[in-house]
Amino acid sequence: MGSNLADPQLQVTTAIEELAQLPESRLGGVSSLYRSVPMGPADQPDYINAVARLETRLDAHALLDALQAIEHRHQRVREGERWGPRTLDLDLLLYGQQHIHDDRLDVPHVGMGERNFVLYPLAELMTEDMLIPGLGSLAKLLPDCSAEGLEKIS
Ligand code: A4P
Ligand code: MG
Repeated sequence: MGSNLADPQLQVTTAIEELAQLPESRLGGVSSLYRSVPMGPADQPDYINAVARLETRLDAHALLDALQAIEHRHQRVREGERWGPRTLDLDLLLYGQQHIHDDRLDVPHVGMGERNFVLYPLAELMTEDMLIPGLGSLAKLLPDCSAEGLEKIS
């Protein structure tokens, strides 16, 4: 989860409540919230990021539909520059150990192996020896990923 507009902390905490309400799903865990400097254009506010684990019977595409419906409820507007500011971004980082690559989904999420605002919150929910398909273990990825610009806030 990521947000850097319109009370980002509230956007993320509300999104967590909405994830907990998804059909055929159970919220299995939520990381701390982190403040992070923007990746991409620097002239935008800092982000609030967090990672959640969902146990779900929804398939990956139905889950993406549900995540996009939540983004939509948060007045997410898709326009402007790449990696520009947004009220709420819900990305599907992992779906079990599956690789999914089609016109709607790339899972594992592209770039997640290098993003501190993904890996550090994710590490709160995974055991260090759990594998990210195609990337290996978090224990291997974390030492190469600087925590600079990342601050745990709750
Ligand atoms: N899509 C493909 N794979 C996935 C997936 N695994 N999860 C497709 C979610 N969506 C996926 O998404 C565009 C399309 O990606 C969707 O329609 C879906 O079919 P989007 O949310 O409209 O676009 P986006 O998020 O702006 O694009 P992109 O390139 O995915 O951006 P990122 O990687 O999400 O980065 N800095 C900090 N500090 N923290 C952040 O959270 N986030 C971004 C956005 C930039 N800078 C940031 C942060
Ligand atoms: Mg996105």
